[in-house]
Amino acid sequence: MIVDVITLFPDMFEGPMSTSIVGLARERGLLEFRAHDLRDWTHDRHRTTDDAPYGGGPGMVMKPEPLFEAIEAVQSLEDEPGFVVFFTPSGRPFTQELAEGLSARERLVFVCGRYEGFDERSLELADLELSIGDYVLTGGELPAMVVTDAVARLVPGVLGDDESAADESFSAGLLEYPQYTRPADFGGREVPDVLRSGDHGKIAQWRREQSIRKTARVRPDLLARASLTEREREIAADEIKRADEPEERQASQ
Ligand code: JDK
Repeated sequence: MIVDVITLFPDMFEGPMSTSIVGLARERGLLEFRAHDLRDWTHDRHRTTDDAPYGGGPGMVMKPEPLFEAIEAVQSLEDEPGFVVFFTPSGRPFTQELAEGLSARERLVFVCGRYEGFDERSLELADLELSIGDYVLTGGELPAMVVTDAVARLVPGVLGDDESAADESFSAGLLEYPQYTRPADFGGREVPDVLRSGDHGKIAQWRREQSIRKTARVRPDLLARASLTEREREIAADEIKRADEPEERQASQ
């Protein structure tokens, strides 16, 4: 997969995109990542990329001309056109499902803005507008790194057998179960017996129940789309019921 990023701050990407799994994916040739400086497509002495908004109001807006030129030039780097993603606070909320869709593409072009965002005419070039959450950042660079990270780990061969993303569909829509490593007794806080029992059927069942209970407690909204059996729905309902009960009962159960 090839990811090209257009940004006013290419240096921001150096550390995160050279470290750990994403860095290794690049070293292994599974991911090509290039950050391009938008100022390379300005033509004035001051290399201007912003201007005041028509109609007045606070802040500045990204000028369209450098963006149009940059996207055209970056697209020309390969025969295959890239799927163009603009990051904006009003884009589609980024989800694991969108990460899966993007990971199936050979080529992505990410466009990062600054200031108060883009001239509306620049957004004509977007195949997709993405937001990474309902909070306002100072620009699209952190979203571009977040999305690259989430997508890169889904590219075949990027994760090792041990860390494989393959079995993630089973737990899709549920939160993670609690995990433990040694020591078995950490200052009196013991690892649950079932995890040390060696009974892999029971362990899988316990983990699944823990995932369902945690989801019901902290993200009940996710349960609507999770694939649960009748019995698992009852476990979720039990956990939601417990949350509404007085504290003494939860402590004693
Ligand atoms: C790309 C510039 C900063 C954009 C104005 C008024 C209410 C804000 C600042 N998920 C997410 N959060 N933030 C971004 C993101 C911010 C960006 C850019 C992505 C480019 N900024 C910015 C717009 C405003 N706007 C109405 C929301 C202020 C992505």
